[in-house]
Amino acid sequence: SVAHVKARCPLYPSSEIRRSPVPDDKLKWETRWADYKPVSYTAPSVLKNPSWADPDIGSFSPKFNSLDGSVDRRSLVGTYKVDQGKPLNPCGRTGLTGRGLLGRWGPNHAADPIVTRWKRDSAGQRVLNTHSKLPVLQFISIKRKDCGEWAIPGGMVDPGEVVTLTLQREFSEEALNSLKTSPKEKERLQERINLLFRSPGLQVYQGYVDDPRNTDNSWMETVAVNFHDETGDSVSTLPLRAGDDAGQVRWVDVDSAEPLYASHSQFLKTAAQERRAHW
Ligand code: RP5
Ligand code: MG
Ligand code: MG
Repeated sequence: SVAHVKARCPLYPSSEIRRSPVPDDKLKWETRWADYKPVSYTAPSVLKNPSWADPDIGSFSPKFNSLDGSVDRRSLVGTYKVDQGKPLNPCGRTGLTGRGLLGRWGPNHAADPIVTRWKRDSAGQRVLNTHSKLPVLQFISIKRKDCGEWAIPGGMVDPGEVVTLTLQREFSEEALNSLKTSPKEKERLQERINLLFRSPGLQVYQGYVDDPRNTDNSWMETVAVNFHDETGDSVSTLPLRAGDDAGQVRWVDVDSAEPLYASHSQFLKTAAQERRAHW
């Protein structure tokens, strides 16, 4: 099963709300815990009824575990339970009910584009790690504005949007600042971006994300796909500019020691292993 550690972080992100502590042996919903009294929290930004968020349960009863109009409420990890009208986190208790910062009750679907190249020296030779003797991959990483942690430039799948489009759109918004690029400049870059995202990506993960925003009733799920520039002459030359919810953007060496947001390093590990790269 997946780690469920960041989803139990004591201090809920961008708030002063403290989760009720959940010990490892009380994670599972099947484990009876009569005294479980999780704190309830839904962020003001969610309660304001923005287009990306559901209304509060009560007047609202969505079709859980199914495609509900254009909103996909199916989980990538199977059927989830619904208790008193509220979906239950498939990885168990988090010490917090409500939606926190997340818009959807149940799964909140995201996509994570992992864009990689080989690390090269000034002569253009691939750099090997001194210990593993394996070539080092680099990936395009963004520094999230919300928490300051380095992450894959991923984002939410819009209702009805196909994941392949989300991957390209979020990468363009966060790593290339496409939302603020002139039409002329866009035209110049579009071909290279299209080529990269039309190349057969390597899916390295799909399922639950151990995200610090997760709650008992709302959680992140993702599809992570690796797009690789083998020769180093396509994406490697794109001008990186942080945009939208990214504060900075840069190429980062793929290495087990690099701390990353949520369970992103787990996705990179698979990408590195599949490409016989250093980890
Ligand atoms: C993570 O949150 C996903 O893996 C993805 O990287 C990200 C999507 O949320 P936002 O970047 O839109 O906040 O769980
Ligand atoms: Mg985004
Ligand atoms: Mg994002």
